[in-house]
Amino acid sequence: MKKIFLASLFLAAPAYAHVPYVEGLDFQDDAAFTAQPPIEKSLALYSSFNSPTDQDRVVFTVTEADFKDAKAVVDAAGRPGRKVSFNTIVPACAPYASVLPSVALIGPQQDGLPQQAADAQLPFTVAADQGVQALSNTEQGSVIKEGITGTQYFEQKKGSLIVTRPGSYEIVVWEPEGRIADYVLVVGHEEIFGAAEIMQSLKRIDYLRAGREIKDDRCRQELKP
Ligand SMILES: [Ca+2]
Repeated sequence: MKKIFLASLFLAAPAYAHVPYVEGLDFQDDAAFTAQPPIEKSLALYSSFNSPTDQDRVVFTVTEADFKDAKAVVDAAGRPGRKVSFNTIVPACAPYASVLPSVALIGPQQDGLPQQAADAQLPFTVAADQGVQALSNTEQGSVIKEGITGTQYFEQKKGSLIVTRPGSYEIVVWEPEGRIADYVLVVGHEEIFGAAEIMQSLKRIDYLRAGREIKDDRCRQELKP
């Protein structure tokens, strides 16, 4: 019996591309989510814009040793670095059709993370020694279907950067028009599933299949009739 259970765990895992974490259950709205290394590991942070000014944050650290790791890559100038990727998806229902999250990566200043421009329309100020790359979505993306949960999403722009300086980094997500809605921040691009990741996926799968992370009743009923 135990063998069958374990086998089914490992069969289920690879199909689920991202390790899911849910705002309000696995992390709180007012606290940053700490992404554990490696930063390439793909995570899906099921989150919400709870208020018009809500900003959700993911923090992670890159060390000198990370640039000598097997996952190290080189940037266009030949410098060793680590690839950071991020994008948002929004439940593809009529009430959320206009929801267009913005995402920014903030960290030690480097070519890909220049100093905040004077005219940058960001809802926060970046420290003088920090740099920022912001991704804004001006039109709604196409609809994709997430295989395991069966939920349809609008897929937004994808951002990535090879970071080449050690230090603390932060990904910030907000809705420029202050729309209240649910969204998913996807971080990372490699499917890495050890026992802890499989257990986390199993812990949330029923919740996500039922669409319980979608707070707007009309949206949930449209996607999960
Ligand atoms: Ca939030």
